[in-house]
Amino acid sequence: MRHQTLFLIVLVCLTSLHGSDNDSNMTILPNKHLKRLKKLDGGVKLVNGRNQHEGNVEILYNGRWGAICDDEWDVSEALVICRQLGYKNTIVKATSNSYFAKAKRRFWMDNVYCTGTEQELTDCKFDGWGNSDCTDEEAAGVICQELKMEINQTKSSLKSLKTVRKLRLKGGRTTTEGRVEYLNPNGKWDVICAEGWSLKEALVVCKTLSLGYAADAIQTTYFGGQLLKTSLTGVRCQGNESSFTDCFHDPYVICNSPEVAAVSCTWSLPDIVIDHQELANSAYLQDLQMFYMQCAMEENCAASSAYEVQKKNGAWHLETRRLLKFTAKILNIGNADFRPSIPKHLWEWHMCHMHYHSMEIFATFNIYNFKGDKVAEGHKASFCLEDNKCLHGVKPKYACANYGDQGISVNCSDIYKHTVDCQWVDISDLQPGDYKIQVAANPEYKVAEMDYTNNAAFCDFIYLETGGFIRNCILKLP
Ligand SMILES: *[C@@H]1O[C@H](CO)[C@@H](O)[C@H](O)[C@H]1NC(C)=O
Ligand SMILES: *[C@@H]1O[C@H](CO)[C@@H](O)[C@H](O)[C@H]1NC(C)=O
Ligand SMILES: *[C@@H]1O[C@H](CO)[C@@H](O)[C@H](O)[C@H]1NC(C)=O
Ligand SMILES: *[C@@H]1O[C@H](CO)[C@@H](O)[C@H](O)[C@H]1NC(C)=O
Ligand SMILES: *[C@@H]1O[C@H](CO)[C@@H](O)[C@H](O)[C@H]1NC(C)=O
Ligand SMILES: [Ca+2]
Repeated sequence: MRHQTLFLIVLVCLTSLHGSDNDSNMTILPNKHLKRLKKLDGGVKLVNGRNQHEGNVEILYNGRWGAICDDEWDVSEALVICRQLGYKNTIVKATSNSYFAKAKRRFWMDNVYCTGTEQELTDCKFDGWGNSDCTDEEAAGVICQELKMEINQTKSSLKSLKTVRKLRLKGGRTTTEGRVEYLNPNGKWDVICAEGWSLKEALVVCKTLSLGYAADAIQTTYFGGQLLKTSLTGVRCQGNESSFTDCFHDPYVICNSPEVAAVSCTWSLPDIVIDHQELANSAYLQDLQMFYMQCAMEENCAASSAYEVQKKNGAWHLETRRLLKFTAKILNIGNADFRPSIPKHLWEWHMCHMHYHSMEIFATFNIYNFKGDKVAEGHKASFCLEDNKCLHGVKPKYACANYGDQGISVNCSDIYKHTVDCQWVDISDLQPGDYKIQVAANPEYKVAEMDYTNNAAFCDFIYLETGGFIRNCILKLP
């Protein structure tokens, strides 16, 4: 009602320019002027913060800035504000009680309710413009923290490989394998120290040579090659570079190995990808009695504080833990089957869950706070890689029952339903707030794939008193 009344007043002002207005703070502007300002209505800014990433929120309405009351103000609203201000990779915090300063302007909004997915604050529900009974001690604010996680990856000591002019493979039995040689700035062919050589570096080498993808990253003397003082050491690729010259090396790594870096390239590999929609749609919170978590605890799925409770409290099995549960659906979009990294005869039998582990870590679930610190984690040993669901016309091949072969066929998905034990993160130690969650498959690059940039789903995890949500996922490197 109030919304309509105010709207009417504005309309009167607009059309007649001499309607009486009881709000002493509202000046009547010429028609043209107001129209232009109205276009900016809904714009937000942060004031009184210690830096530009934080502050009380002010919103523009009819050309005037106003405060927002903190009733109902939480992380969902803060998320919308930070999004509206153009932040992408951030963690947000909601502040209340005029955290940054007393409100200096009238309150334009009160009881704002967002789901967290809105593009702008005006897309959320609220009581109507100017309808508020709040005092200047109740201003709502936000902190839009830049996520600091990625910073580590580019250490300043790393040197570019832009000087590498050419690559070739030598000493292999076929043209698609061999030791990796590069043409150094002196015009000489040189080899690469094998230390730290992984599928990530090998993949970029195969790509650069247009030989497909890396089936294997080999540390060997088998393909010949003589390490020199000038040989590259500490070569590091992230796995998403299109050319070897986009990778880096750490010149301070000393080569302690007689082995040189070698690769085997192929066009035929699996490529698993996380279904992030399934992840977001399936997520929910559950409080579970520790009595039902005994197997999970044996497999190290609970947070460390759960083990302390177990140690200290005689009636520990009556205690509850809060779990973030979700379904991980992993599809193979490559052109070869995804097979476990450990051969069948070495699979470990796990008594408690009565299943085999065919890969030590098949998936990891990490939750990060706004500083980029990992605050909770889970993991999934691949006790059962199988074809749970296949695209139309594809026959499932892998099934775990009866010591069956494990794997994920091309165009089939392995689905870890949210009901499966250990398919969760123990978040009992977290305070409600805004977090990031990363769910990654094959996170240690143990199994060769065509592409690793789709192996991790990186999403907002919004933890409210009333429930938990996973949203806004992107796919990235683990
Ligand atoms: C609004 O202003 C008019 C004239 O100034 C006054 O008669 C009326 O009582 C005011 N209404 C309110 C709700 O303050
Ligand atoms: C108008 O502004 C004054 C001073 O800025 C403030 O004290 C007063 O509360 C405002 N009135 C309204 C209705 O917002
Ligand atoms: C970042 O680097 C610091 C110090 O080198 C290390 O302690 C920390 O674990 C690293 N963080 C990540 C996310 O790799
Ligand atoms: C590779 O991934 C990193 C980290 O995820 C990202 O910062 C970088 O921009 C990516 N590079 C390319 C070429 O996509
Ligand atoms: C997998 O699906 C893709 C896209 O639907 C199709 O092009 C391809 O032929 C399929 N491959 C196999 C082995 O079924
Ligand atoms: Ca992949």
